[in-house]
Amino acid sequence: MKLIDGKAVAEEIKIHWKQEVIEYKNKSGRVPHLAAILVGDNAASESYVGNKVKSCAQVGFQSTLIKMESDVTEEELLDEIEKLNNDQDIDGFIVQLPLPKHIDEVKVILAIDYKKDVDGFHPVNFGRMAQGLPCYLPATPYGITLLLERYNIETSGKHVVVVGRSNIVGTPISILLSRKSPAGDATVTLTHSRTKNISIIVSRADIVISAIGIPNFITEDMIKEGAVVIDVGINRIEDETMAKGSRLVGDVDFNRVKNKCSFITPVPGGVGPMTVMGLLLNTFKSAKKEIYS
Ligand code: L34
Repeated sequence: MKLIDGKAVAEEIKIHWKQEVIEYKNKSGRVPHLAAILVGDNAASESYVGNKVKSCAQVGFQSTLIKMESDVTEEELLDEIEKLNNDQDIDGFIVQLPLPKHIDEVKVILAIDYKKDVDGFHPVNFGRMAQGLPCYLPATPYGITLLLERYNIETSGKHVVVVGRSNIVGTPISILLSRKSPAGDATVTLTHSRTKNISIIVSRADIVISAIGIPNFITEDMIKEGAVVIDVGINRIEDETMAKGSRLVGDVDFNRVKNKCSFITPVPGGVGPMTVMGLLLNTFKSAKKEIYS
């Protein structure tokens, strides 16, 4: 088994980019600028957004964090989005999900100018991705393809089984990997809560991508000898032995599955840090007007 070290790959990318960001700065007289809206005080969201802000600083991007109270109205949030849409200095921005229940996520995503939608969640970017047109790829699927490429894991002709059909991960990664492209050309099966015989289907996969959010959902018996396992799950479970009283685990029974597969991503330190890299790459592309003019 070989560990897919997302944390190390993210560090490599950051070091590699420093120079490129300096060159961009010398040419344009500015640096790429990402903004993030964080609503409420969800500890996990604070940690993820914190990693995004920290990574921006590490590569020389500017970042702006906009915090809003959990009782903010939908209208106030939409006003803030409108401001960012019109702010010439912001290359791209995100609204960290999940949002409080009284706010309509669909409305929020639709309000973001697709040219600044560096999360790739707007239907324009999603539709363009599905058709293989230039677009901002959603950050997590983007990060996963970067990892597969970095470890020379061939996807062409391989059977990929995706577990979970969310708009953010499961659905877009299954489209991305089946496209006619590098890190594509796979045969993809998308499984979900209504899938029958899920263990049998997963056990036929050359590459398993789990994004279902259930600890230990993927067990050793479900993994074909030599398969590649990408664990997108990020679940916080109670653990008295930890200082915080909890720890992060993925969807995969890592300790057992690791003996059977050829490659595996750990949680933490696997896909998470690469999600942040996907976002930063999109922001850089936006600053350079690579996707939209
Ligand atoms: N709008 N909402 C929007 N965009 C996103 O791309 C996200 N996502 C998901 C949740 N909501 C979002 C993220 O940012 C998940 N996600 C995310 C980002 C970073 C990390 C995990 C999830 C990450 O950095 N994980 C670290 C550990 C972090 C910790 O210790 O809390 C890791 O090593 O996996």
